[in-house]
Amino acid sequence: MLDDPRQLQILADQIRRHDLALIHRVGLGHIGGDLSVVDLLLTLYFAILRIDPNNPKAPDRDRFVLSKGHCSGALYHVLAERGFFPVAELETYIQPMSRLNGHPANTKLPGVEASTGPLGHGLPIAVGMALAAKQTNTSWRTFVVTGDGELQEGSNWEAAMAAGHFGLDNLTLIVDRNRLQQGDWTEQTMGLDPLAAKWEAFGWAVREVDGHDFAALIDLFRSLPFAAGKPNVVIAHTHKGKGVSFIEDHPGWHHRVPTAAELTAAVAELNGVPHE
Ligand SMILES: Cc1ncc(C[n+]2csc(CCOP(=O)(O)OP(=O)(O)O)c2C)c(N)n1
Ligand SMILES: [Mg+2]
Repeated sequence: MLDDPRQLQILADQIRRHDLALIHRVGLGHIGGDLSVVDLLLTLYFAILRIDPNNPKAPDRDRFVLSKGHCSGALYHVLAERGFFPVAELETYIQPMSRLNGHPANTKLPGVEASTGPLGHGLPIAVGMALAAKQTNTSWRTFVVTGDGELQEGSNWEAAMAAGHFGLDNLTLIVDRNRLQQGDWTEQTMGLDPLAAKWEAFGWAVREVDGHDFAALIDLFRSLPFAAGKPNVVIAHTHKGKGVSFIEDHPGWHHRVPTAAELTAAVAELNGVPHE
């Protein structure tokens, strides 16, 4: 079963190990944010999204946008494991002529619905997608993941206002609420709290969840839409660097590259059993 939480946990740890090794070898990447978001991506791609990797442009597919495009490493692993392209191609990450750019390019790689990287654009794009589905009376849904620091970009709030105005209950935003951005805590840089109240004020239906609990995430996404006529937002409480004790919740690991010794220590902690 693709959506068994225990199998997803084993796959998540396998991806974490391989992503750490890849970033160590390439010398580039955003390991903190990758480890934060991978459980959200696995849940969506393996249990929730109505997609067919063999027909990635099917008109009635659900759309997914990774707005925090710096976490391409996590997205590429999940797309490959789900069958959008060969797992072996992961080894080309950020190499010259690769389809796996540092930030996802939708003209290159099957399954990438929007090119992202400049923060603050994924939600506006997703609002346009969801509005298009409404206007054409089609039933596919749109999902988008943003970072939390990313919400400091003003474009998000214009999109939030539009989604509320147009009643886009076919749109789901997941905020990767790891409380860290580049180099510091969000609340030290430009505070977001009370975050749920902000979305409610813009007319969204809000839920909060542990963003590393596969069973809870699956249950929650299966209950969509949360309220008729309202866009949905899931504030997923996560840990940047999740799964590796010396990376987890450490501001210095936004885009630090693990040394050989750190890689060995990190991999030893990721043994495929549920984390406490
Ligand atoms: C418009 C824009 N400004 C700055 C950056 C550089 N940048 C990349 S990631 C990042 C921090 C993002 O923090 P957050 O959204 O919280 O993501 P996460 O914690 O999940 O890595 C910044 C400032 C960017 N990609 N785009
Ligand atoms: Mg963050």
